[in-house]
Amino acid sequence: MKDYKRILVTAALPYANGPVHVGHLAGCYLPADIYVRWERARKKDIKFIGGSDEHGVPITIRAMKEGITPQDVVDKYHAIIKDSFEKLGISFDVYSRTSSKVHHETSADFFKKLYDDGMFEEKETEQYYDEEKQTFLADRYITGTCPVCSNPNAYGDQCEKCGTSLSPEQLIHPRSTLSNNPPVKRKTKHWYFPLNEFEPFLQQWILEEHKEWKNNVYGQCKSWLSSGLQPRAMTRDSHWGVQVPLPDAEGKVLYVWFDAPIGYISATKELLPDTWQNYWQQEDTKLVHFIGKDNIVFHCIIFPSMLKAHGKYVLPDNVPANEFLNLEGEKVSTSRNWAVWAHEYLEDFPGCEDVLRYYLTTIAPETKDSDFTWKGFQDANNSELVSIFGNFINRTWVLMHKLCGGKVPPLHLEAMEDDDRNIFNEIKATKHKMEQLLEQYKFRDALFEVIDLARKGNQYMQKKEPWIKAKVLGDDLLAGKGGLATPEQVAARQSIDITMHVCLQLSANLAIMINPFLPGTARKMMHMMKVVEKMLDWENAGKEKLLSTGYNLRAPELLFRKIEDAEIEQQIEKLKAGKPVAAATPAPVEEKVIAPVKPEIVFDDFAKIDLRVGTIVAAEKVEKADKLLKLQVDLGFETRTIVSGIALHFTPEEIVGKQVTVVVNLAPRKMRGIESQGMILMAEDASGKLHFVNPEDKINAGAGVS
Ligand code: B3M
Ligand code: ZN
Repeated sequence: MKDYKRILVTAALPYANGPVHVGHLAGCYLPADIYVRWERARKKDIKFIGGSDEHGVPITIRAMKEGITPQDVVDKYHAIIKDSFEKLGISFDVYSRTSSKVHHETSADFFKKLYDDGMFEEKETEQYYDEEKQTFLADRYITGTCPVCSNPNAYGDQCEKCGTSLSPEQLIHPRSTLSNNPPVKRKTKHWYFPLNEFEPFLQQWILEEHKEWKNNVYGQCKSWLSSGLQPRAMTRDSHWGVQVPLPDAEGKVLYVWFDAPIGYISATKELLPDTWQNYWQQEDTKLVHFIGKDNIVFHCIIFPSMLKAHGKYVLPDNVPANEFLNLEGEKVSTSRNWAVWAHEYLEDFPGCEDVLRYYLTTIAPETKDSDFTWKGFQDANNSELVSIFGNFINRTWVLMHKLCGGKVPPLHLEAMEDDDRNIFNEIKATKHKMEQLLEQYKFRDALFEVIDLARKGNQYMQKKEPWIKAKVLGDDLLAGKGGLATPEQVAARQSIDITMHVCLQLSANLAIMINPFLPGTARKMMHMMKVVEKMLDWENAGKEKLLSTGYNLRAPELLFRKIEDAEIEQQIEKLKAGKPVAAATPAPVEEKVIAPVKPEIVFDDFAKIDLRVGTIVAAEKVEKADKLLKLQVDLGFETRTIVSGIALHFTPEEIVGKQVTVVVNLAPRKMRGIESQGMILMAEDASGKLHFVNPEDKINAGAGVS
């Protein structure tokens, strides 16, 4: 491994067109923060860079719809997002924004340098323009009839009904979604970055030199590279964004995905006006980008090519992207308000910041999509944080005050048993395992190690039963009144002392180990131990003498409280009601590429799936499950029961008689006690609404789909 002198960590810049939700936190901000806190505790020279992404079409569209300026939009959300991050302890060294002056200058200079080097190709094309709104239209904002399936509401980049990817020119009767008028064609000039020329470099750099990247990241890069890269326009027609720094470029701005990653550089400049170059332009910097999976192509392919083209910058050492977090079994949807918003959580659960950090880390979608459920949140809190970690610390403190006069008791080396020594070994082993996991960005497993160590602490204390030994001594002797007279009394005293001493040293170690994950909890523990911040340095983890014998400790503080059923029910109600919160009014489609292609499969993988056309012959609601419908589907050869999560989108009556595509050889699975014998294919449109995938004309049930 390379010997790095400093580390620069970035976390994706959230669009300032809405608040952040738990999916964002689990996907990128929490893992980044854990990593940074851990490296800080290891005394590494590390900087954590963040900021709001304030450009791009979604922001201008939202402004237009709300009748306010784009600056108003970003001011509002930048403030909300920044506040949520601060309260959740996401410890950026700088949280900047791309509408700042330094960013405009930095990204314009970057563009100019590439321009001067002859990097761009200037091309004139015809693009759709909305004359009433006086704006060029991004593909997404043009709708029309799909040339393939005649869906009258196809988008300029894709028909969501038949899945065909389109260009706006292919739409029949195109309309602007802004004014509903037919758009006109206008000539426009843009600057294209020749991504194709960087293919050999990327092949070598990623596929050969970064085989250690996470499978999901490496796989996606491989599939992008194998389908071949095309030149990409790095400018757009708009008045909102970074002005293209050329004389003949009025009304042209940098493409948001050109300027946004440069935002990391600008923010570093803002933080370190004199030394930022050390972090970006010295080979011994380790640059790590934390992102969600929909940003992989931009951080692994496009931005590195830009950096390479510029020539002076380091390339990322790793891009640990996470998959997506779903919510109660469904995709998070900001437009349907199917989300748990960070700022609302903070209001609803004051003082429980670390609980959210904990739960999200335990379910982080590190290798595959995962699911946030309110019940899971409650369980994680009540049966792990409260019952294991909190319980151990609390018992230790209560007993130490009761049996040891509130002081760290002596260890009595000569009387120690294997059980006692074993705890010290476990502490060291945990430290070692955590280091290996954290180096590999496996935060979830590292956190399990900490909880497991606390669990061992509980078992140890349970086995030693200092409260039983205390009975041998009685209240007076425990309180230090009178001498120990019998060998039993001496042994009991020693055993209590050893157990409590070991539990206290274990507690101090747990504080160090939990600190990167739950910093608020570590702070409360420091207060109880009356130690200074320095004790949390990682080099102290594994030590047996963190608290000195005779040292007076404070009274216990409750680290976690139980979360009641009623609180959880309330959250579930709120979610179902889908009440649009002020901050989450309908979000326009985000400026993203279409969902990236999954890693390649061979034909045999595909051939395993048996797809058939079926006809829904009966449908009914499933009791106590708002989202589920129980369907009877005629498949020609038999009629099957299929449970489908579509009840929020269709009534049972409207779908009887519809044809659908069914996966017929999927292993049956029970949902709410009903065995579902297959799965129905659905397509989701930009607003989150589901549509059946079915043949254009009615055909016989049971027909194969291939
Ligand atoms: N704002 C997209 C997103 O939030 C984008 C990330 C920019 S990182 C430079 O998914
Ligand atoms: Zn279509």
